Amino acid sequence: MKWSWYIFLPSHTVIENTEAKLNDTTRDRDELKEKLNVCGDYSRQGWVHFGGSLYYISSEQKSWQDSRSDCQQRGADLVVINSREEQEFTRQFQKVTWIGLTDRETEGKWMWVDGTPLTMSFWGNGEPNSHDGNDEDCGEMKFLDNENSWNDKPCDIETVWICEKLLSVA
Ligand code: MMA
Ligand code: CA
Repeated sequence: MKWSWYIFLPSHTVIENTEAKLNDTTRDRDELKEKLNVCGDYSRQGWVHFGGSLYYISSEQKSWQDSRSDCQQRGADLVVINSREEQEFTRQFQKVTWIGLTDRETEGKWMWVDGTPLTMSFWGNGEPNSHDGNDEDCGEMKFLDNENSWNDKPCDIETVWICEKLLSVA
């Protein structure tokens, strides 16, 4: 009887494809590790996760603009409220806080800090009112017992603020 041994070697194309897939997987792993590190850093600084974002409530009080700058230095911006759920989440801090809403550019035209116009709103009763003819061009969370909790108030009043950092999905 005659015996033969066959060794099946993968073709060059198969080897190259496998190497390419390994490279992709290694890159994906490194990107995920980096994201995990970033999330860990934010979490240690007191940020909390909700929906697709991280949120930070300040311990200090600053003007609206300085609050915004602080958020930007943290790789974020003042909170932009896009849903009832996010409104409720923001309100449950039970603190009077700046939110990322202003009509500084054009009086009466309320804009979010991400450049989108205000569509869904949660103004308190009678707000915004530019109270007593004051320039109240910045938005805050104020009437904490009511879902409609927003107030317009002068931007230079020092207040606690909430930052939001959107997490990228990809
Ligand atoms: C404050 C101030 C205003 C707000 C009213 C609501 C007295 O002024 O926060 O912006 O509209 O309260 O009563
Ligand atoms: Ca007001």
